[in-house]
Amino acid sequence: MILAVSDVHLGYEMCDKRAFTEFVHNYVSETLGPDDHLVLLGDIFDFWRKRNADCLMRSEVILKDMLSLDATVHYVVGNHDYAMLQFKRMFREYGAFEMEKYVRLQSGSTSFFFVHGYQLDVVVNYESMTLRDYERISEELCRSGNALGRVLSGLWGITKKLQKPPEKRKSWVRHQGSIPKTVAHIKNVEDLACSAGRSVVLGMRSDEVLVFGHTHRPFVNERTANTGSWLRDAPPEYERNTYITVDAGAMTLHTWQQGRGKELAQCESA
Ligand SMILES: [Mn+2]
Repeated sequence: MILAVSDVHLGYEMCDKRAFTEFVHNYVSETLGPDDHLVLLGDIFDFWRKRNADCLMRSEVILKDMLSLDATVHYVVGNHDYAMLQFKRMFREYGAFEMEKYVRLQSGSTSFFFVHGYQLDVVVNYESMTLRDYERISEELCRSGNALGRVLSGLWGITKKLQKPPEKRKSWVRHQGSIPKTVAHIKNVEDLACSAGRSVVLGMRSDEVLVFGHTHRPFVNERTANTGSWLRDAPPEYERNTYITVDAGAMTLHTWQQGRGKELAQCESA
């Protein structure tokens, strides 16, 4: 089995750390064996809002559990924990996690492609910015820690708002009318994620299934899934504390509620 989870944002005051700790300790540790994979699909830590060391030291139980799993643990970086890659860069034989920008795993006869998804966001919503610049700024925000991090992420929010809105740009994907901008941004990312264009942007093969996070809106369909978030301030219409499992080629979306997992939707990959 493959279990994928993202956007916990440990270090941000609105993360549901208590539920995630319990999920890792009571479910992940108990369920995953040596043949299984845990994919930490980015933004597990929020280095933009807290110092890297503080985020790590305040996640003692979670890290202890994750580091002692029998399963293979893949850490796929997001924009808020992009600086995790620096540790791997510093130590050639880095052995804590498998640390990457994406990972491919086979389940049944299907290949699954796991990526955080900020890459899609940059291409579809911030065309004036290169992916390299976005990653460089993300890494800088990861290093600024505490107060400065909050100021910078506030400014980052402003610079995002100053970007030409997608509805004013020449685009095949238009969201007119009364859709709020953030919703339109998320829909743009989802539309690209579910289109053939995702293969071009992410370097996926056309027969692969995509699992991503970043938008905080969980869903599952035949070719694509989103892992959602563990944030207490997520929009009320979004299911929270969610994760995706992949077993024999079938994807299931679950939510962790009151100390146990609850199945929300399942999809055989087409
Ligand atoms: Mn993200």
